[in-house]
Amino acid sequence: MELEQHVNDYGAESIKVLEGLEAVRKRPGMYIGDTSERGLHHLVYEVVDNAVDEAMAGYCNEIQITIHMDESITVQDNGRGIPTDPHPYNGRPTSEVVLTVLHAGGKFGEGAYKVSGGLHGVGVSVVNALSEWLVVTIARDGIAKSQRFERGIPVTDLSEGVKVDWQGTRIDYMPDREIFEEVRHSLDTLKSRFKELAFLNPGLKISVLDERTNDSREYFFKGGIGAFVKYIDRDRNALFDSPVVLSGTKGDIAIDVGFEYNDSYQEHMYTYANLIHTIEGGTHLMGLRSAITRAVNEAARNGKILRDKEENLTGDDLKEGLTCVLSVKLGEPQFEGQTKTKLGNSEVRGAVDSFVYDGLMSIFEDRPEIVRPIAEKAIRARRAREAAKKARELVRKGAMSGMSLPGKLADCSSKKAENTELYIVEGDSAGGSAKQGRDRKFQAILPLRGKILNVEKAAMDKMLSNREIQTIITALGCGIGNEFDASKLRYHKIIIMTDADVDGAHIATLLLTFFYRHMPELLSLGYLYLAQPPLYRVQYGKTVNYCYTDKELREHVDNAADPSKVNVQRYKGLGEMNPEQLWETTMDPANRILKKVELDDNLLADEYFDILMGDKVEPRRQFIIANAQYVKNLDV
Ligand code: 28F
Repeated sequence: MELEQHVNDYGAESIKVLEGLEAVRKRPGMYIGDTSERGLHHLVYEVVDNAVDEAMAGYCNEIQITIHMDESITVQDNGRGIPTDPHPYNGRPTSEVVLTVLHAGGKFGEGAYKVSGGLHGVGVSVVNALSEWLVVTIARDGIAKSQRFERGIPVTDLSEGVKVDWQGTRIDYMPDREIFEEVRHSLDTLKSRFKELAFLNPGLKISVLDERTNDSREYFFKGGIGAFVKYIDRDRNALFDSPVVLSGTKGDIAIDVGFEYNDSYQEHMYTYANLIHTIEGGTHLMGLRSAITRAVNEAARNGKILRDKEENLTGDDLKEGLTCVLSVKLGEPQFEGQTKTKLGNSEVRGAVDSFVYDGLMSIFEDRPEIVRPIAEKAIRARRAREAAKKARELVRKGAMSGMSLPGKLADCSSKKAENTELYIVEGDSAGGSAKQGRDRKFQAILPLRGKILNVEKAAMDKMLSNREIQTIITALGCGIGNEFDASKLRYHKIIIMTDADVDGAHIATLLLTFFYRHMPELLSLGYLYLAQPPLYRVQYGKTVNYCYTDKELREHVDNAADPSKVNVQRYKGLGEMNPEQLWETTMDPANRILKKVELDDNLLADEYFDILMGDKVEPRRQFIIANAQYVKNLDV
């Protein structure tokens, strides 16, 4: 038998190899996290990371990934090719050892070779063990040799060489369907990682071909980290021409940082250690913040932008409008934290701090014109924060001092939040119809006049001083931000009702953004809804129907015995409906359609890469509107 033959031939080491592979197959989660789609993609990353390592070593500038029809994967690079000479471990080709021995990369004195490892750095032998089959092809000096494995076990020897016109390493593998719940690769997920890798490795071309759909992409960024910053900020206005970029080493640590300030109020911070996205931050981020804070304070004082009697700007003041990418590479990264994405190495903090501080001070000398916009923005941020604190206190006092509810609110008579609903209605006239049409027992109406403020663009203090926003906060009674208290909430359904046109959608988006930023609990509790007014009123003889989509309208017209006698009225706004119609079509729980607003966990976190990488910039895309409630009248 094949297997026994190996054991006999190569003795104790072979037994160890088999035990290792068995351990991986028994507990795949220990090595790749899980056996869902995530684990499946982990295999791809693991193989690609090895090619990226070869690129970082300076020997490879192209990586090609192919997803085949049968979900098998090919990764090919143009590097030196994995060595094939006999390995001291067991006399087998080094390539076979790399593919069969757990952690072979690190164990054999090649610790410094591998940099991109870390989270993914479990070694390609894990991919091999979890593959139904895997074929490695190594081309060196115009000669290619290959070897086939099944579930990690070599089933052929490394072949004799054949002439080829390429050089490098190619790995073909089929994820094992005995291990993975489902074998279906997501091109979008893979693309984001490849794009990220291309940004972090300037000059490296990563291309991906999806043979299932014939979709292909190429990622190549000469500009590196500066281009990355520009990409993140592509829909924002920078406060100065080109991003600040610092690249170099401090001791054994390679540091690349790029940042700019823009006219928004959010921070977009992306930190990496050995190409792993450190979502939880860590010592590299602490060093960076400290350096930026020190350097800006010093330069702002030298330039008399910050006066002597004024206090130093804080790290928080300097966050608003900052878009930054920080990438460090080090020999033995320690990953900590809940998701193992927090860099723990203490030596990194000081290294990044002094490297960035020195670099910044000299850049501020060369480009003195960028100090003022940065410092002035931070000074404004500090003022806004102080004002916001006062505003929050006012809101809190207001909420506690016996509930003086806004005059515009037509409250309901029931006080049981579980049963009550608040309709936030665009415009006074629709508000009037809603007040007349509602069931006043459990439905409260709050009309909003005109446009509300864009909370994404506005600073906190300005947002809180906006009348419409204040009215909403008071009507809900639950406070905002840290002071949010769900038990004080006065309604368990908050329904946004706007016109079914562009303006209406815009107002709804602004409201959703406000709730997402300042009362995210409303979304996680599932209390937020969008009303769905009908688009058409269709009359045929004495029968009146309401249509909520164009498709529904077409069906109604087509089904009529004499389509030319169908009278169709298109609603341009809520205001065109009388109170009875509004009740019947949009507010009556027996007939209405409500769309529940939910958060997509994947897209939720600002730090999650897909928002940026998946060509999705605006915050509104963080919501999914689920068709959760579609209650048709069953009795009629
Ligand atoms: C398709 C994925 O895995 N590319 C790789 C190399 C190159 C070397 C190497 C890899 C030897 C003992 C670790 C070549 N020449 N693409 C890849 N390209 N591994 S993986 O060496 C592995 C070390 O243990 C390589 C000289 N030094 C290194």
